[in-house]
Amino acid sequence: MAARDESGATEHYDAVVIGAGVSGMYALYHLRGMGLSVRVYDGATDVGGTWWYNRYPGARVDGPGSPFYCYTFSKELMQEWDWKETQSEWSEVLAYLEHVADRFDLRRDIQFETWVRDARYDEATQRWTVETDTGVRASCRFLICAVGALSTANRPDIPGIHDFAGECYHTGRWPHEPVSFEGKRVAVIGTGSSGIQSIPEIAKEAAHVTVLQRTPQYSVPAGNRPITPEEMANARANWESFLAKMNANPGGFPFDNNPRSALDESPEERRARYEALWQRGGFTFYLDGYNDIPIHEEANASLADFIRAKIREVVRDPETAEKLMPDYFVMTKRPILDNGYFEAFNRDNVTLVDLREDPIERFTPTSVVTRTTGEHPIDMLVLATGFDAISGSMLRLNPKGRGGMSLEERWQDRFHNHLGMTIAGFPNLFMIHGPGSPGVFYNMPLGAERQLGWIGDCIRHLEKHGLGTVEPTPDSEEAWHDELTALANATLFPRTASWWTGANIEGKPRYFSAYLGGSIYYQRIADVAARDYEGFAFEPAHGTDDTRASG
Ligand code: N01
Repeated sequence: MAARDESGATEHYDAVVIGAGVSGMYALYHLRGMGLSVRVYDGATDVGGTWWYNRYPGARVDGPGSPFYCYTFSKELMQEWDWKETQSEWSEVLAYLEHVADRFDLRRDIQFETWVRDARYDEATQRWTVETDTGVRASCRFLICAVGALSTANRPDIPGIHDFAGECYHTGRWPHEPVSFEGKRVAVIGTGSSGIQSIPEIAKEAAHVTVLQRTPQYSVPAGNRPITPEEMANARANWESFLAKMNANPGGFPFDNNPRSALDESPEERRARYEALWQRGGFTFYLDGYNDIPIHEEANASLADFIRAKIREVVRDPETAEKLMPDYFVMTKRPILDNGYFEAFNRDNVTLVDLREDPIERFTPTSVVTRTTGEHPIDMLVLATGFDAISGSMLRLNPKGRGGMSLEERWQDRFHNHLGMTIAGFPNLFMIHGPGSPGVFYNMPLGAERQLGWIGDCIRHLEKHGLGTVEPTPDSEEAWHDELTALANATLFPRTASWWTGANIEGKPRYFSAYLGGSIYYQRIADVAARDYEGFAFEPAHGTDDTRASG
């Protein structure tokens, strides 16, 4: 049980978790199971995180998908949940997460509609204090930041945008009330996953859609289809073997990626392979291609050329097709799956504006004005402009560590961290899917479980040895950065401006901040633990904490 201080103003817990999305929910389950008192805060009205917010038309899992985008900690949970489609719609994932919250009685320890606006470490008590916008204040030994790698919306600051008088929605903050596009002229800014998923859906209903595209994108058919009862039965019957494969696979999914190089096959063989994968669709298009596509320029070009030819084939107007032609290394921006994106440009009610040759100049209350084609009257603006990804939500929280140092100060030049979970000067603070972790390059529910397994063990280590705090040394942060950079530099990823490299946010440190080692990461963190947390510094417990683990 949590303890309250005498005034009732501060609640005391062993752990506070910020965020009740996929990671925060599991953090609660796991730490509570260890006997810790845990409180979760989330600004939303219910669980789900990303899936609670991203309910724009067409929003679906756009990774390898169901039934393996799920928690693995409970075999019973796997046995009782029926996934309907390979690329589950947001509502299905949300229903699953609500079921998890019910089944494991999570909500009793979650305070919704409560935004954490500050978190400060106190060296004397070795505790964190979090302040919320509802006036609730909580103190804790362990601060778990499950704030989401893609949750801080990026809203472009375009002259006049605030004067636009029509409806305006960000895909990542989509309203919970129905949005009607009927008879409306809609402009969509952004052609990442969210824009590409939503544009065909909006076009079905709207009077007109103007797509404002800055960077043309590669995208492949999602290949979404119902999951058959036989497939579900097979996943259940062979769950342990699927799980073993997931844990061993670089991306956390139970697939055998093609180990061959594109350069080992003839152009005809390559085309035949790409064509077969295109016909099947889905994320495995990217994974089953060849192993050196993200690494080798020539291999990369073979796939890029194939997709460009497909776009020319699908889009009837050659001028529009040319504007849609991507020119970066394929897969070096987050690969995209679509349900009829390029086909949407064959509709009479969809127009493409290439912002590279015809940039937005300003908004008026009733239109968007671009340099060459001038005024486009609109009733609605959809911002599919993405997120201040990976590090943005940690910086928005901006915790204050030792000596009152803010994360903003600590992360001025780059996102210093060790193992993608811990930060020097911020004792007992743990990030899930933070910079330096595989995060968005890994099956995120499974990744959260594996990181939290490590964090739980680390907390047990403190308890066992009477230690008060754990934090990495600056040297271990440097070494981790070097390791991460070496992995990234062996690929083409850092050579493209993407949200992976922070290039979508002005002034953000520009470097590839995810750990690309895939499942090697989990071996690395296990090795660190096995070597008594090599690279970490500990302080003995001060012994003045009468609110210590009570569970
Ligand atoms: O965001 P993005 P997203 N003027 O950053 C453009 C995950 N996801 O929300 O490429 C004009 O990819 C920007 O242009 P550019 C998934 O991992 C998951 O689409 O920077 N344009 C780009 O086209 C995904 O990758 C799911 O030149 C501007 C677009 O806006 C990630 O979230 C569903 C602009 C932003 O694309 C982010 O995807 C959807 C400006 N000022 C997404 N600023 C599911 O699994 C930005 N752009 C359900």
